[in-house]
Amino acid sequence: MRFVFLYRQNRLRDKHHLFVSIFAALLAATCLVMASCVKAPEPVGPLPNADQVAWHQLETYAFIHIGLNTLSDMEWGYVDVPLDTFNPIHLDCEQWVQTLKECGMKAVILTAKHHDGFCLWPTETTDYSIKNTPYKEGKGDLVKELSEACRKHGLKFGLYLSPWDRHDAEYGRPDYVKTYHAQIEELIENYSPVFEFWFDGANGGNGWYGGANETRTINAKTYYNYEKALDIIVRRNPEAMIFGGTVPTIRWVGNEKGWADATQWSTASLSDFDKTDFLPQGNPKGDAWIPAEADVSIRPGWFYHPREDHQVKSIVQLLDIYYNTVGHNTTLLLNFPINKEGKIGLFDSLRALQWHQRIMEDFDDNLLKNSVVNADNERGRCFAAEKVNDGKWDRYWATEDGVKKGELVFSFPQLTHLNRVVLQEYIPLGQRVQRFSIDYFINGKWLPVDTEETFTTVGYKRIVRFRTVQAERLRIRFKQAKGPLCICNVEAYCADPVLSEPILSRDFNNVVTLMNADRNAQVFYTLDGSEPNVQAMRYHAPFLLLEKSTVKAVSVDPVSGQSGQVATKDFDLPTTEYRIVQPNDNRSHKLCDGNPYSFLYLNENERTIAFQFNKKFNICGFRYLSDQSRDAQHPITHYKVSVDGRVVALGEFSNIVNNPIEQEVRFEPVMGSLLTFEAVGFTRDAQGSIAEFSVITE
Ligand code: FUL
Repeated sequence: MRFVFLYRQNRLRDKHHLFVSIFAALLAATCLVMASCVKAPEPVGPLPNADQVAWHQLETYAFIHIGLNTLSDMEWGYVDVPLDTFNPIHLDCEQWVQTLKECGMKAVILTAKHHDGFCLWPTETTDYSIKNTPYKEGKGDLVKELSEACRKHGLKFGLYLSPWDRHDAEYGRPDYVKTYHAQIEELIENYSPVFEFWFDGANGGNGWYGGANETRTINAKTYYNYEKALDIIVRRNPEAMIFGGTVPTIRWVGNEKGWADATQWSTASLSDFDKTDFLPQGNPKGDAWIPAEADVSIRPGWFYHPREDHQVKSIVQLLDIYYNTVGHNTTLLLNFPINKEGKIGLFDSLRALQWHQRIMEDFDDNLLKNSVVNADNERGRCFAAEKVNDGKWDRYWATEDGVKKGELVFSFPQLTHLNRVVLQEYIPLGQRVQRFSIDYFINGKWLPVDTEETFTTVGYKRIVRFRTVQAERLRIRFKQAKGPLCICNVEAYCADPVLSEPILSRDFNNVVTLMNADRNAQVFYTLDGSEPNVQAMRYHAPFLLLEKSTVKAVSVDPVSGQSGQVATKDFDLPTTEYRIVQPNDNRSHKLCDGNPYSFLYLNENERTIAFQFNKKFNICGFRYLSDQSRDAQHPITHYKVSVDGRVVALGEFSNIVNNPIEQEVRFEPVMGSLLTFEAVGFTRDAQGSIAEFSVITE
């Protein structure tokens, strides 16, 4: 018994000794490692604060536009919309938030008040709010409902409060500014935390202004007292980003297209904001960290319009937006208009979901994970090259003091296909890289990757897309920087090509272009209406098409052999077969230039267009496309068509206002050489646009 006890005692003592020795050894090793750690590079200012760094890491988040405009079908409401029209009975903020979360959005910004002054929360500051609508019998509060749904599902919540208010009678005078600040106060007191606050810069001047119906101009720099607004916001939300106004912490990227320049500095000076030319790129010499945010809508408009149901952005457009914003060191604020029912529509949510899935697929297998990386310069082992692919964002490869260039070479265990490189700088120490290059090693040679991208800045994140290569090694050369390099992450991928339907168009000179979304896909086409496949003609460049013909085209992935959906386009008689005799000026080109955004207007004084053919044709119909640009609200609604002076068709383009897609009208074939199209009915403003028009013959 005693023996067992002693044995145990000894074992315990031994164990104790063992622990002590292991601990001592570990301590010594740690001390050794620490001792061998060179000091981190000095920061290269200006620097982001921790909140800005966290904001960069959101990468994608959503905008929500809803209000009276949703029901009046307007973008900038004019305050003449009755409050009792606002009653979206199926509105469900949880549906929005769950959808957005599924689409990879990390936060949501709500337009709590747009330019029309209608407030989505029951404010004390005006009667023009949700509390005086039938929605939930005046008990509704969209700011509360959305902020709670965000909290429940783990998304951050932000607010847009338009400074311009076309409803307030005092707008333009000091009293309105008091109201505006009181509105901010209410929002901040009742619905914080807020991760971002949006001061919209728009001010069109004219408004209802309590019935005054006039134009009021203000000096946006001084009128709104943004400094005071900022104080109110940060009191409860020191971490909030401020967009717009005179005291921003982030900046507009300069357009609403979802496009940021590849050269993208997160730095700028407040004095830069006197002009707008610096917005797309930032200012490398700026004295503050003011990074770019790109706002863009998933549809042409910010608010919902049924007429845009066919214009929800395609996966290809959305992918381009992602690569041109997030991939260009810019956060993406993607807008979802809420429809009249109070929901994010099916088209929009499906598209966004497919887009997000596609992004996840593009980046699902980091090819550098198992590669060996070497650098030509290292700042000791704590800042060694392998830090760029250890999966830890806050460990980075750094070069020695005074070394402002350097290269990383990744060796693959086997020959590897790749077409994407992701680079990240450790921005808490500033943005440094000014110029870099990417090349790959194959058959004993280094070759540059083939891309339209420029190799300038990196910043928080830079993604470079290029034509697929097979490589034994990958080399990133950082050629110029503001200080020693601090690169925390490098990844490489081989994304499948996007096999979208090619976009087919023919211009005024009868040149056909087959626009292919992805340079890594090949396009095959036929001219006789037969199904295209890899045996069909391969498209390399635009070609002349001097006859009427049905062109079909398909994108094919040369690696997997997979193909996308076939695109079909019926091209009618070429312009060599006719002259446009009315209008008889240079506007007529617009009718057959293949561009859906260039158009002419017909109106009550000029109602007709006329096509004179070189000889008689058996004419049996026409195709008409109205202007497809944003805010295009003027399609022609009723028409009369004559051939050689005889009326052959008279009718209505039904539902064209809500759905302005290409209209194809057929009639009994008639031999003739002059076709006249007359606009008989217009929508509002008594004018109607024609972007494209062609005549169908047998
Ligand atoms: C613009 C506004 O005028 C639009 O209506 C929209 O709200 C967009 C986000 O900002 O400047």
